[in-house]
Amino acid sequence: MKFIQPKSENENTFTPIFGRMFRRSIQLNLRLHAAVLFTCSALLLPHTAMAGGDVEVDIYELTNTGVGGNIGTITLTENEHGVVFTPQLKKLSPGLHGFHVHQNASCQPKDDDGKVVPGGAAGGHLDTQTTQHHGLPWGDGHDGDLPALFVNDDGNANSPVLAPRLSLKALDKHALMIHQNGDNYADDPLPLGGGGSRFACGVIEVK
Ligand SMILES: [Cu+2]
Ligand SMILES: [Zn+2]
Repeated sequence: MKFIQPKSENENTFTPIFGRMFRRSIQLNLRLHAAVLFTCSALLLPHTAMAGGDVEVDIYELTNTGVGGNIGTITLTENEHGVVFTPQLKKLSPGLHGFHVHQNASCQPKDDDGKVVPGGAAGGHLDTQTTQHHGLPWGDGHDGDLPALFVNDDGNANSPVLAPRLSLKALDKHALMIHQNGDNYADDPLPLGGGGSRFACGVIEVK
């Protein structure tokens, strides 16, 4: 019996020490995981914000001599449904504005029988199939016919629109045009949806 050592006090002190160390290592692990998670989300965030292949188009007010001030951007994103146009625009008049892809990569004015047309050098609506009629964005007319842009009471346009028949590739080296008035997606009673004068424009360059 002499050789049997009584439970030393050490055992009693060891356990809490190991316990503490174990707890500390768990805490360290949790902290490490948190750090890794944070780094991962920090890395993911900018990627989500600028998803691969998006195209940003700077939009400018049109004048008789060229382009005026920048009024924001429109971001083009292709997905399985077509191309989404996400505007971040200001200084527009509230309501709906005709919105189209025009043929030429220019926002310059054009002389039309002695009358200066702001944005006239952009030409007519993109019409690769030579349909020669203005119609619905999901219809059988110009491929450049997009859903009209909605501008809120503060003069901002932030609502995305979808063009189901387009791809980013088809949009390269053309112009985005925003008109003064709305769009009824027909040539009647007014031609080209009744959008009237060209108000703002941007040239699309797909890299
Ligand atoms: Cu137009
Ligand atoms: Zn059209």
